[in-house]
Amino acid sequence: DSDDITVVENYTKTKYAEPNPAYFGVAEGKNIIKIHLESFQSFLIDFKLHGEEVTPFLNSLVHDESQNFTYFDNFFHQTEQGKTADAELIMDNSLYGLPQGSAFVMKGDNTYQSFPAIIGERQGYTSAVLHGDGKSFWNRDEIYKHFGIDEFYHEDYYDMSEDNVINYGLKDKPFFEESIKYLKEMKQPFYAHLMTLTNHHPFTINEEEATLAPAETNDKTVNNYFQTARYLDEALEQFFNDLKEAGLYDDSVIMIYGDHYGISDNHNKAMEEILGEEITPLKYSELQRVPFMIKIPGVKGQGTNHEYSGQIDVVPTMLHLLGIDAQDYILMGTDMFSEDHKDYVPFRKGNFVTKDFTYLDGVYYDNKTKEVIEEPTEEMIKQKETVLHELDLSDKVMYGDLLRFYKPNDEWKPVDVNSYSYKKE
Ligand code: GP9
Ligand code: MN
Repeated sequence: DSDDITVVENYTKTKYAEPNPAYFGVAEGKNIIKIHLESFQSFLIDFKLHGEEVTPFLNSLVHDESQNFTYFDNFFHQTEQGKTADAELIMDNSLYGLPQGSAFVMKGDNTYQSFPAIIGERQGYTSAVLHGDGKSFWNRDEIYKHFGIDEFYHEDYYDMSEDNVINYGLKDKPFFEESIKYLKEMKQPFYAHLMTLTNHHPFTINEEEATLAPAETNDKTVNNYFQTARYLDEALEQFFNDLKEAGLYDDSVIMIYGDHYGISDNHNKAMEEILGEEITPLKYSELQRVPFMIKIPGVKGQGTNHEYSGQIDVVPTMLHLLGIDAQDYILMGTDMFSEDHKDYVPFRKGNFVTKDFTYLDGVYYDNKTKEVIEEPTEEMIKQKETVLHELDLSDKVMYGDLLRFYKPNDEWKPVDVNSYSYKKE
């Protein structure tokens, strides 16, 4: 009930990290273009297969200073069974997905105070999701209303002819190409979330479209992963060019992220061949890094930022970039640019990683030596308790639909779900 939300509020207010003045408000009024790299793990960055870079374009964003990107190389996905939908939920709400099942499906009718709704109310942003798949997949056409997402450009808006489609849906190149016209039509400032699809299990691609030879293990999934990742990299480069041509690049925030792993632990054997090392539990957990990259107009990129962070930290980070204090809202993460950012990253099952050590199923590991820590310090044990407490509070919000009882500030107006429709006119 409403007492429970007070307990949650006290927790998030205590965890809260004050904004870094050098970044607070720097992106106010700028369009935000958020690009989802399907199933993209960070080990692909700078990785060479047959002596060739797999993702030369993404690599150039990381290394070419003139691109002004900041790349967080210790950023982790925190998804569970909800996969893509968990990533969407976490990154727009700073709440965790459910321990079982997909929150998008099971909690699609909850009250949310999502990033698109907040920036719509506070700064007049319009919002859209663009994705070349059926609108009801993951219950998106319901829950997006609760997030306050104005437009949803789904498969009815794209040319889904046979040549354009593979695996789950629209190929990334035609997807990005066609998306430009919708971005041009949007009222500015906008928050647009473009979700790719081709780099999805089982990573199928036509031979004519593959520009990299597959890997040579006995595992077809692993072999093909590099080919679809290369295709995604090319699609992204083309999209950047199109954005520039449309005049939408220079003055926009560009945010790029990976949603979750592509290669599960069923493929450890082939991955050992690829990486030339044993996939221990610790190594597997290290492989749960996904990219987070951001370019802010007029702000110098940091190159690579090594802060430990996760998807849960994105909403407070973005709010502070827009000059909105995250403190008013129920958010489980903290601003990644803040001096006071809380650098532990919980995974859904209660495991977690910090910059010094990792906790996995009852065992603490030293990140540097990779050894088991036989006698964890009190501080380590306390950290584990905090993680479990945080997950539990997030579950209370989700299962109890507790945001019904929370008013962020005097101006807050709850999202009116009846005012949204995603039917193509
Ligand atoms: C489907 C796409 C894939 O629309 O988002 O979802 P995933 O299987 O990665 O959760
Ligand atoms: Mn996905």
